[in-house]
Amino acid sequence: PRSSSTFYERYHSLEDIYYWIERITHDNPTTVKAILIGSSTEKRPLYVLKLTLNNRPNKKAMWIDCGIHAREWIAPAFCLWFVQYSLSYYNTNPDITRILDNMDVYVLPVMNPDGYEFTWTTNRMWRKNRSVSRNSNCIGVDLNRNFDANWCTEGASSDPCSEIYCGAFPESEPESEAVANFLRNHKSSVQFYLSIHSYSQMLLFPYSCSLEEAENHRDLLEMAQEAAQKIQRHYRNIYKYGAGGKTIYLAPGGSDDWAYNLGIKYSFTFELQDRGSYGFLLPPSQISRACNEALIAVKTIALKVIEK
Ligand code: ING
Ligand code: ZN
Repeated sequence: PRSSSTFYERYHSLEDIYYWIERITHDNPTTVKAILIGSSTEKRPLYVLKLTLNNRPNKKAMWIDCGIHAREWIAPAFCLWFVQYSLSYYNTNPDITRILDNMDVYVLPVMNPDGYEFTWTTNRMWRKNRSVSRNSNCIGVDLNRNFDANWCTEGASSDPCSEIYCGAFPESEPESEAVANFLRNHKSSVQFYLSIHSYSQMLLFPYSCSLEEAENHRDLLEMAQEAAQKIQRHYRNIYKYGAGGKTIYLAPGGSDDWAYNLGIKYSFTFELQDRGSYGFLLPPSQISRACNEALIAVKTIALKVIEK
């Protein structure tokens, strides 16, 4: 690594991320807890970090998952960035202070650890998880087609060889099942759901599984618009925003639509940098900029959720 780049400005192997989880919980024993929510297909642990910077009772919460798709390396990098930023700037930056005073934050740094490991060892462009199919030699389910939201309709595939294979049934995969179980158990506090992807620079919200408008579409649109405007003002970078189905393509079985239907009314998917020059291979030199852009958007939306 360039000597001028910090830990958070580099991509990290899965092993390093597990070490980082150990260290961050060990170094921040009162504010960061690791919660084991399940294990992957290949039996790797799925840890969620719970950030509690303020102990006031009956707080709201937000959820962020990263790395549902293996090759989108900027996503886990963002989760690490977000945790580090929260711990460093609580009590210094007014926005993150207000957010963490009013919300606990659950962060799942790598939702698809088996796929992520595979992109480091074997195939950099792998997307799905690594589960073995009963009736095909092809490997992997698209975890963002495996949730129970118009599951496996147009925009997903029932072919195990497809990159958008929906799996044998909704939540057939241990990774999606673990996330869904956790959110079902925490739905009374979690009011803001966020899933981090790349690339294409978009702030998306339900629905992606149909062309219907969400009941609070105007709220969601306003939040996404304000977030995109702030990114543009601070970084002169364009993010599109809108309902997934109308903004990119129909994609049933996605986590944000499922979380929305569970009752988490502020549910988003962010597609981080870039718009295709490097695509999934975003150079490490771009990590800080990509993460800071996303951070502005997270703050903007979280602050609005707190006011609701
Ligand atoms: N994009 C998402 C995908 O899974 C998406 C788009 C967003 C689908 C929200 C469903 C719900 O195809 C990438 N880049 O993975
Ligand atoms: Zn993705």
